Parts: sequence; structure tokens; C-alpha cells
Amino acid sequence: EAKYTIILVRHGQSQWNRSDKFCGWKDVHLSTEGARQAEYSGRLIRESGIIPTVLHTSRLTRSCQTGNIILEQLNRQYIDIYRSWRLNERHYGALQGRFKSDVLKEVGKEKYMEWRRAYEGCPPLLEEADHDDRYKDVDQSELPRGESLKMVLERFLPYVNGVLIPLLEKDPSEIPLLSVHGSIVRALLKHWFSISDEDISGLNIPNAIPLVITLDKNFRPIGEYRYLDPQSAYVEANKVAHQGFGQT
Ligand code: DG2
Repeated sequence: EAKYTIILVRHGQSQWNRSDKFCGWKDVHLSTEGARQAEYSGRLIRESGIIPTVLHTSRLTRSCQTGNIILEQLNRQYIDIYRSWRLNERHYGALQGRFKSDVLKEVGKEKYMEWRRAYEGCPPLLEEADHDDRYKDVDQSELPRGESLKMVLERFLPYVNGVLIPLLEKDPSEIPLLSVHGSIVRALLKHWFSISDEDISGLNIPNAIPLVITLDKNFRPIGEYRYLDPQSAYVEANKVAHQGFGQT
């Protein structure tokens, strides 16, 4: 029996998604198209009738902007917002700021895909973590210098078990909206839907198409997750998969 409903969305197109650059923890804003996508996302949520009552987002501007635009569309800007570095995108290490096509040319398809999509694929690390005021509440030794999806899952689960789930247990009628990043959505789906290490590498998340998950009283998923616009989700996820490979 369904007890909890959660909405997940990857932010709209960022300026670096648009120019095909690795972004990770770099604080890049939405593109004009990304803001438009976020509006569409808000409309989809409104039309679904599944109206979020609390927003969870990262400490990166692109997911905060997306969450704000969605709440504006829903006329719900007053709801509580939780922000955490644990919901940040995967840290892309030394690849951050580089063009995907350049990295592909430099290291070849196998390594490129391993860094982008293998569960344990860790990009080359930065020498120093990003010491930024927005992370001043975080134990600095916990700040990543580059992460695999597995490492993302490990730093993200304390948030699920320590914040998201307790809030739902307190009030099961809450509908959390997670306005987050590609890797956070992949990590969450892997965790809840027990996707294998191998299969997760084929899963790509489109920008700004919300997906809905229902869970039973033990926080186990009921049925599949569903995109609110499955057709666009399919087309857009395919484009994500091909980033860096040019137009062919
Ligand atoms: C992208 C993902 O993350 O890139 O960090 O560049 O969701 O914040 O746009 P997001 C990035 P890929 O792993 O899809 O190459």
C-alpha cells in the first residue's frame, strides 16, 4: 500500500550543460533554455495534481534556481526549503570546466565513459577541495576532490536516512520535491530500485522532467518510478548519453 510520494527532478539545462562542459561542483547558473525547462517542469507538476509541500535542494545555484521556478509556477514559494551539500552534484575532480569532447579526444571512449558512467569510475582528483563559505558548516575533511557515483551514494545516504525519511515519518502526508542533479537522481534510483552496478551506467537523466516515486511504509518502492512526460524524458535522456560525441 502506497504511503509516501516523492518527486525528483534534475535541474534545467545549465550554461555548461549547454556548452558540453563538465560542471560538478562549479557553481554555474541555468541557461535561458534551462529556466524555460524549469517552468515547464512546474507546469507538469501542477497538472499532475501531486503538489510538493517541502523542497530539498543542493548548495549549487542551478538546482536552487530550478526549485524556486517550480515553486513559483505552483504558487508555493512559502514552503520550507532544505539545502545540503550532500545533495550537490558528483564532484567531477580535474574534469570540471573542461569540454567533454576534448576529454573524449584526449583519453578515448572507454576511459571517458568510465569516468562519466561506471559506478566506481572516479575522475582524476583535484589537489585541493573547494573551500567555499557555503560549505563552512561541513567538516572540511569530508569535502570531495572528485567522486564516483558510489562515493556520491555514500555521502548522500546520510541525508536520506537522517533528514528526508525522518521528516516523512513525522508527517507522511508531506510530499517532498528534490530539485537536484543528474548523479543524485541516478544514486537515488539505484538505491531504491536496486539497479545493478552494470545497469546504472546506462541510465541517463534528462534536465527538468520530474519523476514520481511512491514508497510503502517501509520505504520500499511500489511499482516503477514514472516521469511526468515520459516521451520527452526518453528523447532528452538520449541526448545526455551522447554528450561529447558530437552530432553523429
Ligand atoms: C553534469 C553531469 O551534472 O554531467 O556535472 O557536468 O546534473 O549538475 O548538470 P548536472 C555535470 P554528465 O555526468 O552527464 O556528463
